[in-house]
Amino acid sequence: MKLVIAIVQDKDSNRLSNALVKHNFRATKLASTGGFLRAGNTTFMIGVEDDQVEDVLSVIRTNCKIRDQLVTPVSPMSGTTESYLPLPVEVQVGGATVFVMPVDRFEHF
Ligand code: 2BA
Repeated sequence: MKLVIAIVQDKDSNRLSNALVKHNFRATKLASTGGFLRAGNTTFMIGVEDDQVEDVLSVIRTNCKIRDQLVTPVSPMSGTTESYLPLPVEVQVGGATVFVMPVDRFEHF
């Protein structure tokens, strides 16, 4: 068995939930925050049999889009000669960041 952990953008989260239910995959959604953008995203935990991993990855791939997002870097301490006005930079986010992990044991009581 494997645990698939997928971090997706909030905008894709409902569509992915619906698609997982439609394809009969069980999932848990957690509200999460990206360490870089410090914006909300959604983490899915999906437990699947080994032979279902490619199918679930395909559902995730189909339902999560790559988007460009503008970020304003954190401004340095003011008052020094090196201070500057930070300009927004564009970063590409998603479609999804996915980890596939082995599960030693699964119990469902
Ligand atoms: P964030 O950490 O908010 O990152 C959002 C996007 O900012 C990233 O998109 C990437 O394009 C960019 N980015 C992140 N760190 C950067 C850095 N040090 N320098 C320049 N650009 C950087 P994604 O790669 O698609 O990641 C989307 C979200 O997935 C991340 O949100 C984070 O929540 C999660 N994630 C990505 N890689 C991870 C990892 N190795 N471990 C745990 N979570 C990860």
